[in-house]
Amino acid sequence: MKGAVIGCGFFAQNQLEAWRDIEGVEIVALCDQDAERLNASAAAFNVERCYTDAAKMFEEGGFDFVDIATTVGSHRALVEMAAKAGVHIICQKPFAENMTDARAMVDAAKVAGKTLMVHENFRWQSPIQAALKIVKAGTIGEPFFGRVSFRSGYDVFSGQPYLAEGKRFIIEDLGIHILDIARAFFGDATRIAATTRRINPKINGEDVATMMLTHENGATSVVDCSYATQRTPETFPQSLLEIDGTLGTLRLDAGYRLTVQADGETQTDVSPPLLHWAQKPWHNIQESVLTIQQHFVDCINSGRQPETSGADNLKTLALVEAAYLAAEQGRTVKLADI
Ligand code: NAD
Ligand code: 89V
Repeated sequence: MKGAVIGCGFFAQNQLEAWRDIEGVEIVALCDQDAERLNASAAAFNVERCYTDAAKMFEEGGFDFVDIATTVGSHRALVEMAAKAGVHIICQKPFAENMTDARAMVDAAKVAGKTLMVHENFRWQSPIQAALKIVKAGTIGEPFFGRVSFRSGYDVFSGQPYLAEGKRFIIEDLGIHILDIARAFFGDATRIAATTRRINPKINGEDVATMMLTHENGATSVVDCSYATQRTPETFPQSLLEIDGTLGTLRLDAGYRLTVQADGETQTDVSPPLLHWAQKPWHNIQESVLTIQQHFVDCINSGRQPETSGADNLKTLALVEAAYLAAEQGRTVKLADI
């Protein structure tokens, strides 16, 4: 399978490393508007075909899929270009700037008959997968309450300066992952309430968000995110879990400690492996990049839809939009209205 990558910035380096580890895949073309970044990645990953213009790259073709690793403002145009060129597509999160764009992107891939997956990788982290396996097996019975929590004081702005600039910050960039984890455990939501705060005066958007979701199955979940939390141990980039079920409880605590209490207690260390190209503390995220990209390849080879397909991600994106609306208007928002 031959692929092309658009965007050779901060995070794409992980995607390029992961592609190198996936059997049967070769990245044959790279594109970035910034020639310096383009050339650095081409040299590091030994890719000959380089483009500063995505349209030209699609025109010349010669690949089966494209991996779009640019920031959100370019996603719709690039996904539509890729669909028109008839290739399978992976697009980074946030998938789109608004629901209209997101729906148009899903339609474009559908019309082209091509697979569209959103690189929504947090649910693919191995500690989260370990917890999902236990909950799906029914070990703690029917979950009726959950808390998915991400609280940190880690400086994300040095690697990703654009995160300090936008009017929106934590729900759009990070909360989107945590809301998606809540969907993976408790299914789709019908309503959401939210509050937001900005603590760091040097950024434009909100860096604290607390959200409460009502799920279709009657479960309630609290999704809380903060980049203004100074604490020890610093848990970046761990998502912590607390789930109550009708037969017991599950907790994923700091340090990747998974505790299940249901007819006795088990404690397991579910630390993610440190891949040969990864660095702590990012190794948790980096491993999930490999897992989600392998999932994309497996889905194409077997004709399945990816778990985090474009169509599926519309529901995560709707939660983001609804959370901002709920916080702004101080009310509970129905997802059906988004
Ligand atoms: P970045 O700014 O470092 O890199 C983006 C690159 O895309 C830049 O080099 C830019 O020149 C290039 N680019 C932008 N528009 C282009 C276009 N139309 N054609 C060609 N090149 C173009 O950004 P980043 O930090 O690497 O983030 C990229 C995306 O990855 C964002 O959407 C971000 O939210 C996401 N991200 C995801 C995770 C995750 O765990 N899933 C982690 C970090 C970032
Ligand atoms: O995963 C992400 O989307 C990153 C970070 C972990 C820093 O929020 O932007």
